[in-house]
Amino acid sequence: MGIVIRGGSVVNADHTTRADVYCEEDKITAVGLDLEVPAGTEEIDAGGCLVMPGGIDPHTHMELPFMGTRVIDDFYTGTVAGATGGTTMIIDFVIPPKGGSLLEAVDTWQERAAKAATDFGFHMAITGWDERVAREMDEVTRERGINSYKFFMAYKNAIMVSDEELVAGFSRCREVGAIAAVHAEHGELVYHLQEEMLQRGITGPEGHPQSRPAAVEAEATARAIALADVLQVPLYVVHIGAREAAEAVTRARLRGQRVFGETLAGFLAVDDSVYYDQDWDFAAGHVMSPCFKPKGHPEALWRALQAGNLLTVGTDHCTFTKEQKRMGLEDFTKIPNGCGGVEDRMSVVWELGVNSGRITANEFVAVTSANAARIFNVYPRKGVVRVGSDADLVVFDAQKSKTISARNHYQQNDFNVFEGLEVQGVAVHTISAGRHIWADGEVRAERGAGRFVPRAPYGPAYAGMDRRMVMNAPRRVERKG
Ligand code: URQ
Ligand code: ZN
Ligand code: ZN
Repeated sequence: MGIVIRGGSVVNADHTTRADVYCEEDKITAVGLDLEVPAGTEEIDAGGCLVMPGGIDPHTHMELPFMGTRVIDDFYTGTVAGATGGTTMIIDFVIPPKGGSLLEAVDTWQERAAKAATDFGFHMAITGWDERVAREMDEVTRERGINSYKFFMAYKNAIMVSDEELVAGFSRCREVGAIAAVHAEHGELVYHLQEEMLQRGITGPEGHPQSRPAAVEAEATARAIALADVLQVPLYVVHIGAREAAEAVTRARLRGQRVFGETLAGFLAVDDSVYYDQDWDFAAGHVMSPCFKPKGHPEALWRALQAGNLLTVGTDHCTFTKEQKRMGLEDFTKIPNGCGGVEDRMSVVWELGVNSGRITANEFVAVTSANAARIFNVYPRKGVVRVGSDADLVVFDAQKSKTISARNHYQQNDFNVFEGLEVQGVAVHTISAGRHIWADGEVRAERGAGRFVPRAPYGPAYAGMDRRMVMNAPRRVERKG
């Protein structure tokens, strides 16, 4: 039985038009006015609403074992929460243990993600370097549908990699046709500042931002950009929170370098004053890395987004309960790092971006869906409402309001960084691969219905890049005598 969405305005990244949308199985099969559909077709009234490509969150960590505990949202609860907010695909991170096998880690994440309610993809994290990692990257890219590799420049004594490993890993990304991604913070400096905080007796959450000033993000971002430029590999900088990091990306793009910047819905809405709140749980609930930055940085991130210098808005969804966060009650460096966002991302970006006049509805689709699909090589399967694309759609009511709260959100944590934020613009219907899984307040998601979306290596535009190396340079030999 098909689904027809009637009476809405279809909003893609490049244009808006009044049209009905008809889906059969998992594909969009017709887009047009007053569509004729077979009897028995499910009709969704989108009158007065927008019909947009389902959101793609390029940065999540469902059920990740991390810092001695485990993310409370699993692939089912996390994708259901996302679907209630209009997100129909997540790209999660396979994070092997240091020295572990990439291929074994992929198998582990595939098992975990089998319960997902919407489609998903994977980035691969590089947490160490050896001959096996280099060898397995070829198979992970060619055979396992993963074309992006995240290198952690932070988390010393855990998953942080050295410059030597960055250089080797970036080079390998170019060889296998993959994009390099970085968690760009200067891990040694962060560690040094953390130790300094603790020695001074600063053990509360306020020690977190003071050990991660914007400079630690700016330096690492600029360093990663320089390495990627010399090694001729495209670069995706994840979770940019600092103005200076966004500026580094902007400068690189002005030079024509293939650098893509991601920011987070949280970084666009929240500043570092949260860490100085008297309520420990509230302050600790915002501990994530990079951290929320001082006033002024969120506006700078918006300007970079408006200018097209930052291209995607993710969430870094990595939820922990207050109880879990209290593991760091005596020492802020032990507070599990991570916050939520997969549920509220679309409404938050609509409220603060479109309703404020910062970005248009088309640009909203670009930064919440289409750009991620393009960068990670799944466009136009994903990221656009058009015939032949996946039937991943959100019926978005730009007139409907809600107040975000942990009291009624679908995420499993008992905390929400957007607590109390009133947003106008909510997902009222979500279609995932042709299944109507969110119906105006009713969850109809099926556990395990989500599919892995393989992402092919890049074409010659990326992987075929030849390093500008001079070979057999003509040289003069002075002949003696
Ligand atoms: O660094 C990340 O992206 C992961 C480990 C989630 N934690 C976080 O605080 N962002
Ligand atoms: Zn990270
Ligand atoms: Zn992350």
